[in-house]
Amino acid sequence: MEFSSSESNEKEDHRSDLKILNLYNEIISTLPKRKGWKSDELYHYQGFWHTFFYLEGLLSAQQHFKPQTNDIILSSFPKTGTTWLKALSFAIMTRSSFDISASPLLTTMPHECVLSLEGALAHNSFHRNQDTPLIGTHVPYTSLPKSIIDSGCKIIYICRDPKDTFVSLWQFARNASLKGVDSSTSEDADLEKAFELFCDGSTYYGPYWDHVLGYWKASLESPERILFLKFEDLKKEALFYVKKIAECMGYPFSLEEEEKGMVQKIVDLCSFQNLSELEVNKSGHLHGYLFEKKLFFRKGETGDWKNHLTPTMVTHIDQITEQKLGSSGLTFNA
Ligand code: PAP
Repeated sequence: MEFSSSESNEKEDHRSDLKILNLYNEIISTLPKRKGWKSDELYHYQGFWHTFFYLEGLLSAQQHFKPQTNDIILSSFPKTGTTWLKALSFAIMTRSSFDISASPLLTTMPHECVLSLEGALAHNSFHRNQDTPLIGTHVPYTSLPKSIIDSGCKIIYICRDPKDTFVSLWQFARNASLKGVDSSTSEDADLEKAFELFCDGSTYYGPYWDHVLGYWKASLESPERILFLKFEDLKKEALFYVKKIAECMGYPFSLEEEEKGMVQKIVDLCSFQNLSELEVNKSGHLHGYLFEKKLFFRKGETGDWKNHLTPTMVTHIDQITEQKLGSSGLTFNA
């Protein structure tokens, strides 16, 4: 199995067409925009807020992305378990090609094993790895390229308690010193500002609750095609959910594999403790981005919100969750 990007093909670099780029710029320039917390400007497109970079990628993916029938889309709102889900799915898919002790995950960051639809793959679909048809995305369900919906390919979505999602996002932005986060302001003032914007939906790919609801509803309508996971469940019952992920992907574990402890081995390989201690995840930057790879591995726990949010904040965010998700049957308990 080859584990590298396939050779470059100029014709497939959609961004090389200046006209198309100008068209995206034109479309984006007509959209409502507002100041975000993590970025200078957010643009409102199809009900969600986006940064310019990822929106340009989304527009390109909506226009050009051609899924393969065996593609599996790993979808999430940022900071809800993307890295973990990518690692697990990649380990499940490659387990017969690589011994666990030789897994590419030991030498390659999960985000580099599974590329992003609106990021690395948006303008350069030739970058996709044919042997591991896994594609990551933060795109809301209703904005996924029509080609993906029509293809009927499997989608696995992971979400997380909104309070932990917020804290993780806030900590990431703060530690990365991203634009819009003034690291000279006090932690409390910064937390308050970030919290206000998160609750208001003004974060990239926000509002969070609408993102979750889109995939939740779609998973209820097409349970055989969309697997809906919660970070908290995966934490509590990793073996059970890893088997579920493998079944959904079409790579179920055989009885023999189960008896030989393969499920546990994959859980251990992809555990926070193991991944966060690997040199490849501790040092350097994510390929093509300014982010240090270690920022994607902070605590990996549930309930960290208790260490950061005031009782007033907790009441407020819980009220939004109740109001937005109360009638959907979806609940969180971190
Ligand atoms: P992304 O959307 O930007 O890729 P994502 O991976 O979804 O980020 O979220 C990062 C969170 O997942 C971090 O949570 P924390 O801030 O609360 O600590 C990170 O620690 C956690 N995480 C990363 N890998 C794992 C893992 N293997 N197991 C559990 N949690 C993990």
